[in-house]
Amino acid sequence: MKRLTPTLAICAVVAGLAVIGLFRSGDTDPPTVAASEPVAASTSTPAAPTGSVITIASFSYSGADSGQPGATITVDNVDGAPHTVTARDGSFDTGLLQPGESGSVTLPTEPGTYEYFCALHPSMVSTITVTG
Ligand SMILES: [Cu+2]
Repeated sequence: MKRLTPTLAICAVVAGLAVIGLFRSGDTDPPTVAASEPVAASTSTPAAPTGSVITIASFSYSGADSGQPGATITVDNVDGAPHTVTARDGSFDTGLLQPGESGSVTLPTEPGTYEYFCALHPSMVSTITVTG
């Protein structure tokens, strides 16, 4: 006759309790900051212009010819052939956009006028200006 002895007696498990994380509702420092340091301009959210679109049709570019630094420009290829928007200096590139396909590029942060072209049709050339 087997006799299973319940060895799992509930022992003093409470010995392992560690009291951590007491909520202290004491005095908190008021958010008073000495206003001696100028606030960095980078705290403002960069405003990406909306509606910036380059359209490719009939083997030519139209639409957005300028944008703010770092702005996203949508590229719609509504032509019947694949195209790209590829910066001459390599700073942005949609990659291959098939007919009817859309992509986007992110403008450089350095103001200036950037020439771009189509990697498949090098005669397709245009520019976009990053405003200061
Ligand atoms: Cu092309």
